[in-house]
Amino acid sequence: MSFKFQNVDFLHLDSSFSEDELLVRRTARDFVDDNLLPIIEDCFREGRFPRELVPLMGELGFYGANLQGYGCAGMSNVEYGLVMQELERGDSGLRSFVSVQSALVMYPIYTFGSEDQKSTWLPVLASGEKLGCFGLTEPGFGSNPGGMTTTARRSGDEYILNGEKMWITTGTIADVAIVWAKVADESDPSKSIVRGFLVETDRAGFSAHEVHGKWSLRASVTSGLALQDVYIPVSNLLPGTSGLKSPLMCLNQARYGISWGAIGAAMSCYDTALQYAKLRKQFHDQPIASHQLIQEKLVWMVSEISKAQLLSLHVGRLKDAGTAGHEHISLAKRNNVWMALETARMARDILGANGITDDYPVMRHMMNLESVKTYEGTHDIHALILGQHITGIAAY
Ligand code: TGC
Ligand code: FAD
Repeated sequence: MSFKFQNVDFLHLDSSFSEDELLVRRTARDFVDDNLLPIIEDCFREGRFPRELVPLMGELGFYGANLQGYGCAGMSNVEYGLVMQELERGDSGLRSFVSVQSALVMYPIYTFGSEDQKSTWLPVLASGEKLGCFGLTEPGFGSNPGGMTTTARRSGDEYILNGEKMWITTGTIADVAIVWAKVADESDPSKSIVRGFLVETDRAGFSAHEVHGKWSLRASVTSGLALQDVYIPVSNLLPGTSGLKSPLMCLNQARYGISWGAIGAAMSCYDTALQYAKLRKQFHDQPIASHQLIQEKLVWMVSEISKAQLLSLHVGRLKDAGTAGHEHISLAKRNNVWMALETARMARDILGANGITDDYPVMRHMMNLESVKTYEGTHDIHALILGQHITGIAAY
């Protein structure tokens, strides 16, 4: 049994959204209710990415939604956040797919690409005709991507790429991979710099394999990539990339979206727990919602969701004003994902035995959020980023 979602707006924040923002949210909410929720439990059980939804999300303008031109919807950052919230209310896996396509593939092409790269790739990525992935993490370098061993060696008019990437969302079904690699400094080969490359996935020497056995994000494709003497023309270098700062700029975009997405997952869990607690009766034929301990949990959830909503909305407004720092985004990602995971755990508890089944979305959200806590900078890495910001001392 699942419940029809009731909006979670304890603080009447809907009054702070513009009509356009509410319209965008309505569109994304209806999309999720009509298209994702009816199939998501089966997808999760089968470990299947719902690829059939890709074109419709393109028509709705979800990919690269906050970019301007090239077939993108040109939404504000708050509107983009609301799309992420609604998608993750459905499932973190679908939000993750859209995050990667938008923030980690289209954003770097838009920000660091040549005009030719932008006009070739952005329209087909915006429509969903082509899919992209982002290869930063390696088997030996997760939290510390600066240690990467993937290299790009210049040879005449080409670069030759070698290396391995791991945990890459959408990898096996992508048409293009944004690959981050170290390029030797031509004047001093002992020095190298991280740069980004567009690698079409049908190039000789490129291969991708699916990661199996996940208990989390089962409706999302997660892959390993191998690059063995992959030749690409120099025109595939993203010319604006220069150092680790470039991929980290992409992560800011994705982390911002995740801060909203986590609210969506938490809203789904809280709403389910609230409706369940009002129906489920134990002791003296009373609903469990009448017990103080249950009420305390529900109050914790709605308090934390409300604070998270304020946080993401504020960071979104800063981002729209061009004044959001990466530390603000770290704060929002870290807080909101933690909040969502705690909310999912409490909601699971309130549902009792029913909470462990896929009759309800709660345990699926909980398992997904374990990945969301780890990717895009772990909870603890964001603590260290914030610690460095406030003390001036890096503790990595
Ligand atoms: P560090 O020396 O501190 O920084 C290198 C340069 O980058 C600058 N910088 C940033 N710039 C923009 N945005 C940020 N967030 C930035 N953070 C740092 C920094 O000022 C410096 O600039 P410059 O001009 O001096 O060169 O670099 P470090 O090697 O010490 O590492 C810092 C650390 C730990 C914060 C960073 O490496 C990190 O964030 N690690 C976490 C890795 C991570 O998040 N990986 C995500 C992979 S993608 C993914 O997970 C997709 S999941 C699917 C989905 O999104 O749904
Ligand atoms: P590690 O870095 O090995 O960390 C393990 C533990 O050690 C963590 O608890 C961490 O907080 C802690 N730790 C590490 N360093 C320190 C320190 N200095 N001080 C204190 N504690 C520390 N990457 C991509 O590039 N593209 C993708 O599309 C992508 N998609 C992903 C999808 C999924 C489902 C998952 C799970 C991951 C994905 N990732 C992707 C990779 C993700 O970004 C990494 O998993 C993440 O950055 C953490 O790296 P790690 O798993 O190697 O953990």
